[in-house]
Amino acid sequence: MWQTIKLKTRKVTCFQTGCVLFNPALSSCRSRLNASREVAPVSLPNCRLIKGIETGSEDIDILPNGLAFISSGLKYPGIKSFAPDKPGEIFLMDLNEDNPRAVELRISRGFDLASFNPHGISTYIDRDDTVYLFVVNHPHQKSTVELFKFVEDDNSLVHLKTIRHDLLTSVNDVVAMGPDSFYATNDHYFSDFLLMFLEMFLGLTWSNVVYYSPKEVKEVASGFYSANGINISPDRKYIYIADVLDHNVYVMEKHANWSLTHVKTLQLDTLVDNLSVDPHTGDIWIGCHPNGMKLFYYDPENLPASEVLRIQNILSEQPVVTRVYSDNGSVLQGSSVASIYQGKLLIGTVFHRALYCHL
Ligand SMILES: [Ca+2]
Ligand SMILES: [Ca+2]
Repeated sequence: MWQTIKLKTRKVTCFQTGCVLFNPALSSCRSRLNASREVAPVSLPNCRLIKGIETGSEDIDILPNGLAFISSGLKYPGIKSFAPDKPGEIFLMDLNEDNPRAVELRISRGFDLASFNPHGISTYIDRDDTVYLFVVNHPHQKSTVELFKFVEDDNSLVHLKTIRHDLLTSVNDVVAMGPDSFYATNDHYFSDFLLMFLEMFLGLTWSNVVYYSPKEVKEVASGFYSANGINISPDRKYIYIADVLDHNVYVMEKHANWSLTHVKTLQLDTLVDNLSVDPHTGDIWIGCHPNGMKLFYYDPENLPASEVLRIQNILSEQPVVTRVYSDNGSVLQGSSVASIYQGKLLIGTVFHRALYCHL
């Protein structure tokens, strides 16, 4: 008579008759999670798992010179972690090498490494060639954005500042606009775990996108079920936003005052996580979750799958969507990002491993 939904260590129980009242919400929640979707595999011939990355590679950002930053070790409410007590890390991979390895970047003293819980990342190259790395961090279940300077000579990150703001409540990803400014997605309105769950279950569209600079912070887009990945077109005119629970990608025009206006929405049949943009072609590469139920309710007997989509010509009348890779979880579980550099593809995951492929 009792239905039990087990949420990590907490349990939400409801009497079955009571649940009948929630049936419409339950059924639309199931459809937002794409709960009945199974994927047909699409294999790539030249792929290998990356040694040393075992506990996630949620986001990947590749510099124009082929250096890839990988955020690893995310602990996110309700989502599996293979090392819940281990702090997160940032790895670097040089994709120009024949056989690139992932190297953990050292982080400068004065930064609280023990609570480092990195999520979305974004790089910015300044006029003087300084490389800044913005990292969404969740120390003690909070949201901050950490700003680092990358020092290539000794594979290190120098921590410059921690950015906190009342509008940065539940940050998922950022895209850098300058050395200290960015757009950020809040994937939920609430930051408390149970309220986040309710927000998703009830299908509230209270998630938003915020512009941050030291001078001005403001909401620039709203009405998302759950805004997740965010990135920018190569001409820097358009911002792309993934709504993971609405299975679509928004194209927004960016204006001089940093406001955004809606241009179009591309509907897909998968939970879209992080967005990467090929700087040469403008193609959007997306790490996707074909079935969100398997991601949120981890079952080793029924693993979360992986799927990579490429979108060509998103601004045209007929964008081309290609399923480049798909796996039922036997190789790669819970893909969240796919990023490209000169025929090499990196596929990252929320809490599992990472794949390196030659296309
Ligand atoms: Ca990102
Ligand atoms: Ca994400």
